[in-house]
Amino acid sequence: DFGERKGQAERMLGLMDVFLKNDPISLQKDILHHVEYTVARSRFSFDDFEAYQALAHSVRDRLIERWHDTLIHFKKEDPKRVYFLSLEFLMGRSLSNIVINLGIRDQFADALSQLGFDFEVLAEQEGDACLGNGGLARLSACQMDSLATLDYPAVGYGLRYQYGLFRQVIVDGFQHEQPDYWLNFGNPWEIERIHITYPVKFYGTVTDEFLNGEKCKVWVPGEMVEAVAYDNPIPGYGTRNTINLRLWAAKPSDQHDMESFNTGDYVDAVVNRQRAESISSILYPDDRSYQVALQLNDTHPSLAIAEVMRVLLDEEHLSWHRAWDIICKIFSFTTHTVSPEGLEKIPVDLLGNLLPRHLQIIYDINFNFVEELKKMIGLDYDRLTRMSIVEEGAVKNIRMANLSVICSHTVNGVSRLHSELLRTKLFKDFYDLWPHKFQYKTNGVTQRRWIVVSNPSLCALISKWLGTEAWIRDIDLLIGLRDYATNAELHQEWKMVKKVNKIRLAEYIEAMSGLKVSLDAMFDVQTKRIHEYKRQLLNILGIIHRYDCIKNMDKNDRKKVVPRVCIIGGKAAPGYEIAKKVIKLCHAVAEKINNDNDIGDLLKLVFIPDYNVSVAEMVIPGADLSQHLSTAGHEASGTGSMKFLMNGCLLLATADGSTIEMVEEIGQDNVFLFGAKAHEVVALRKKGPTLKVPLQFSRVVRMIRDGHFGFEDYFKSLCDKIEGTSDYFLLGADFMSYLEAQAAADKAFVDEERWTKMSILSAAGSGRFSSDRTIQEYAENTWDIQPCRCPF
Ligand code: Z15
Repeated sequence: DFGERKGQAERMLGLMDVFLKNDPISLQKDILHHVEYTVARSRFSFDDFEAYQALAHSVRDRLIERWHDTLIHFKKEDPKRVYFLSLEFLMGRSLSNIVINLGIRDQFADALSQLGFDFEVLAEQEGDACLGNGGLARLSACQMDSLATLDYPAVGYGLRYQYGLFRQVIVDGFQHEQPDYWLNFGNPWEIERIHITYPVKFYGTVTDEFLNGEKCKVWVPGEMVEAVAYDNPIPGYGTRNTINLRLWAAKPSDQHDMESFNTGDYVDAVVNRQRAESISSILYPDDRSYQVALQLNDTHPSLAIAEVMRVLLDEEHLSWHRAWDIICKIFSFTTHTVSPEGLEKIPVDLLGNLLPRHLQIIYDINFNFVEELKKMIGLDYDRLTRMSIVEEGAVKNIRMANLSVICSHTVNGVSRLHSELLRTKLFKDFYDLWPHKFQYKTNGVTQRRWIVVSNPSLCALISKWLGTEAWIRDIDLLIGLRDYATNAELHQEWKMVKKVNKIRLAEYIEAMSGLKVSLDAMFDVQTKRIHEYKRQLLNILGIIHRYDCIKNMDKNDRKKVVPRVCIIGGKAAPGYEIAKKVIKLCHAVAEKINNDNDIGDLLKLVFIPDYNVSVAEMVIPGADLSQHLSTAGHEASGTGSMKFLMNGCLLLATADGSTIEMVEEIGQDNVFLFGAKAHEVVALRKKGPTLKVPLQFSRVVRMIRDGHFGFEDYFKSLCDKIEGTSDYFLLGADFMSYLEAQAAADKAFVDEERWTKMSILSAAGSGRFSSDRTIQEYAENTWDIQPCRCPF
């Protein structure tokens, strides 16, 4: 319909050549307009939050212009598009990111200061959009930014949860979860599309019917829910392109359970209608859920396969052959896990009840697959059983990973090591059958969020030394910093930037906990979801060891100790007992150390509560050292490390996930590596009880057991988990190597010049870990799509 309206559109353009202007007066008029008419406060009296709202609406107007233009441009050019399906998007705050990508941050900041407001202060009024758990969810957000920036015709699809990830509150050192009412204060970044709705059917029965003499399946659902679209425009940087992230909310449909209304049970019927909304009401707070049942609406959207198949068969009336052909061409699958328990399964009974037609289709897919497989590999029943989509047993399950591999043309891992593990372990049977399907795309993060937005001083410094801002779109240029790795002037400026960021972090720590920390200390950070395999416990044991060593030192030796501020942060899944105990242990140890006057500034331990995107934006730039301690072979990729690296923070890490590739980029000398390698881990586990653990390790565990930090009964199960044969994640085996790496970090830190050089080289070598590179590889090797750039 754009063609038909063209005449009209041209007339409109004649009336106003540019819709919204960005000079200071226009911006101020716009902000005040929104204060008066959108926020409905007097333009003579409004507070910071109201100013933020008005500002956000002024930005939103500009965003919407570009978004419309992009959508029209895509429609006109009609390129092949990619639809990015994810159940989680961890967007964080939007304002700064949006104005920077639109290229109008400074204009807005100037306009605001003339009105007596500070842009940064207003930006902090915004709450985080936490529609996801951890790495996987933030990856989706970074990739949307890259898709928009690189002009790819992409659409993101997800769910608009009414409650985001729980807010973590610490009471007496224990984690408590509180609901995240993120929509209560309005959300200026979304556009409600009340007319874009789709019916979603549940339950009911499938019958055979005849249509035009042909047999077909008809699904008569028992319940209907309406999906309503909410669009979230995502602007690219240095381009007019602004793509769409469409999040769906569940609303009861008019036809939802009409029967109860008719039978007169009005109150019950209304209550029942509210059940419909519950589908998108809450994000399931488990980062990697092992037991799976469908109603939890788990991390994988692979049911979409059966749904597309259903639409093609039952609504478009395609033959099975044609529908299947389409499926095999359109789906590609990325997996983010290394453990077999991480693979999603859905009980057949549950699926058959909730989505009977989908189950039927999955069975049909499986039947065809197994028949084909028999022709290829013969009657190797063990292998047929392993590869089947249906898992037989006491409880019959659908293996969603097998479904995804079978129906996708490409299976991607998220790092080279991960892909290797997929090919040799997790999906070996499938790899032997279809080696061509298996690829990998090492993850990346967006430098727009993780340098430009969160570390403006570093951003300015990099641009100054590279003589250009082009690296913000073209990350490969970052390597140019290497030329100045020993330049004394850059060293001075580099240290200043780190100092500014450490001050910001120190102020936050003091405001939050009352603890004063020394800026001369090494800021040593481990922030990520709490998980046994990520080994926050190893970090805490190391801290106890350090504390114990300092206690036993004389005055002279103490002078040689490198002061440290150890910072730990992250949420534990509400039902994950061990992870919660780790949080409590961290607080118990912190209580002891921080109140020991004998220790002073030599060692401090801080737990930062409610770690989320905004907190990360403040913590990461202020870190000197960051720890990534996963037992080798367990972290599929890891993306936090990439953000730290970009910010010139040194890594202390195991050879796991993407870290291996990071070491290749920045050189072994610039990372503190430790621990068993992935291929050694299996052998170490086999040693079991004969495995020797160092005395130092037994000593610190004993300190916990003996009640040095109180709560010895509560911590007993934690200690039991890491001693003897039950030390699955090999804390004991890696302990000495860990302490050596820590000692190496101390040694490097006292040599300021060496440390600064390592820091510069870390940032300079981080270019490969931009999500721009990841997305470009996906576009070229998996999706086969081309950029489609909207004219300015
Ligand atoms: C999640 O955040 C990740 C994997 C999962 O299977 C689930 Cl359910 C959630 C993480 C990986 O643990 C991490 O190594 C990786 O960097 C990230 O996904 C993005 O690929």
